[in-house]
Amino acid sequence: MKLTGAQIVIESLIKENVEVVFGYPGGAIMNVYDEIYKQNSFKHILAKHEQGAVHMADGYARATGNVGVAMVTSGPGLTNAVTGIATAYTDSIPMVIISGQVPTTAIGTDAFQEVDAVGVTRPITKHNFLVKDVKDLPFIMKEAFYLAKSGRPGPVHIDIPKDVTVAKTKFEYPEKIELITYKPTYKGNKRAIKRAVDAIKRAKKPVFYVGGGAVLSGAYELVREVVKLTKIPTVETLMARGVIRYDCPYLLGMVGMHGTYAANMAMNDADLIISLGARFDDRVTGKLDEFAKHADIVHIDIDPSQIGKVVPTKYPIVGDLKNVLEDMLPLLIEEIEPERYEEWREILNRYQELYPLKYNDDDTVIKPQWAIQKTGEIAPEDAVISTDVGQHQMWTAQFYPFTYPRQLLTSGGLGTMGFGFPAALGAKEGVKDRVVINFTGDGSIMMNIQEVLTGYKYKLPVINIILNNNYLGMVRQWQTMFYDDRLSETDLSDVQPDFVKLAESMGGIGFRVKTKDEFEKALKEAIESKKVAFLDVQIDRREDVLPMVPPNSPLKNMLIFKEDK
Ligand SMILES: Cc1ncc(C[n+]2csc(CCOP(=O)(O)OP(=O)(O)O)c2C)c(N)n1
Repeated sequence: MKLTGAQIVIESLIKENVEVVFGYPGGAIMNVYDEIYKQNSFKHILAKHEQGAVHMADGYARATGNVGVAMVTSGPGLTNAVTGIATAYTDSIPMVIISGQVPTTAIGTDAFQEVDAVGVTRPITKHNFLVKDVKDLPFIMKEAFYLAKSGRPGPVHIDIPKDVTVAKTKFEYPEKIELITYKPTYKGNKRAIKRAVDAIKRAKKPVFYVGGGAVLSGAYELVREVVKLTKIPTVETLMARGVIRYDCPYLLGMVGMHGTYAANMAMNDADLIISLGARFDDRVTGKLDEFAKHADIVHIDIDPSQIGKVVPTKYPIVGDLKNVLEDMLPLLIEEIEPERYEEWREILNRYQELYPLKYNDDDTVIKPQWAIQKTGEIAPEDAVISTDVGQHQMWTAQFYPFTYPRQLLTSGGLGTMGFGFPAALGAKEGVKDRVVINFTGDGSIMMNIQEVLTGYKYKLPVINIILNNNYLGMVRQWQTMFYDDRLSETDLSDVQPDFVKLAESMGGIGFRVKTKDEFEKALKEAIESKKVAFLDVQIDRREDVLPMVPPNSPLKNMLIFKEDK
């Protein structure tokens, strides 16, 4: 039987076991939406803005590990989706984004709502397709899902002209896919693994440096086992928070610009850094010339182009982290004596005792760090936490007691304000009954606030804790520290909406919170309410995120707490 292109899109999504599509219709994609109307196999969630839809698909993917699917129309639909696609790309999130396009005959004529979609998304996707012939569509759909989730994951974009959605062809969905030029290496080279284990055995000051790849490859149990077994001090990137439980004695905390003193000194003083799915981002390395001067590098990554990209690597291992660790574990059990690193652990523990993460708590004004810790006490252990971008994001990464990978959803690579709330809605759709909380700022929440309506319509009760300092806080902090306190365009005190009324006007529930008691009460009520909630928490306006490695400084020059100087 022959199907139209629009029907093929739907049938392919069903074949891929897609549960939910997040999207927004328009002219060029209408035929596909007409088929969505006729089916009952998957759900469609209508966002209020394409950026929201793509972040929802992204949050769903991050929380569940499934491929997130978003659908938009041509032109402005696609350009509105760009920030969401780029956000997913920099954090290697598996997604398929389908856009409508003007008919093939009109492409290149500046037709109504035409934009060169594949041109726009080329640098921000793992791969993209313009479907010129309906006959190619089944294979392209299959290939898109395969590319999105295999190897190093990432977003894949399919642009479908309107006439292709009308044209018919025989529908045969490929069972398997063979791509000659794309064959990710899943198994690490045995000899390279042996050499790395030997290097670990010889090292006096090794550090495990755990990144987002440990989450994406599903390797977390093995990472935990390897750390427990070797007792090697371990640091996590922002994207890896939760891979190691927060209370593990070998975890030194987050590394990098707002990492702990102990984690950064571990990297600075190490003689061997073993990168487990991390990519040496500049927010981690600080000034590159000064980074890890005494260390050899073991770099395990599924993407060969990552290895040696930023730092010279003595022990490269290309492979899926899970497979590599499976091969490594028996060798480590045989060869490694954890007592060997005792002295090293003691030095780092001393750093931890001397310079722990801390803040000066106060009973007259809520400190953001207190609110985050309190949330960790009140929320169930399996709550999903998303963030926006700014100070609140860093405080969350520092102070929330993360217990599981995929528990923290945050825009790490691109740093996208406006990500947190829609991502939380998408996650809620995926994790169902688990509590989902978004820590946000008074700047960030405004960027996709319209999605309260989506939460209301689809019964996705996400709790937004607005850590409200009446500033674009992180920019204000940099202005204070590096621009002589010239607060250029960062004071939001005269441009605040009434967040309580705003939530209420869109079917949500709002709380104004000024005291610790009010905070606890409001959070408990919000969890009970099963509505999209805003807690407008008035926090200390001039609190800074510390410690901090100033931009382009060596890790060892980090600014610590004033009283510790
Ligand atoms: C889309 C976007 N625009 C601008 C920025 C630059 N930026 C980074 S942090 C920040 C301030 C965020 O303020 P807020 O959301 O209130 O959070 P706070 O830092 O106060 O916790 C800005 C403007 C960004 N990351 N993303």
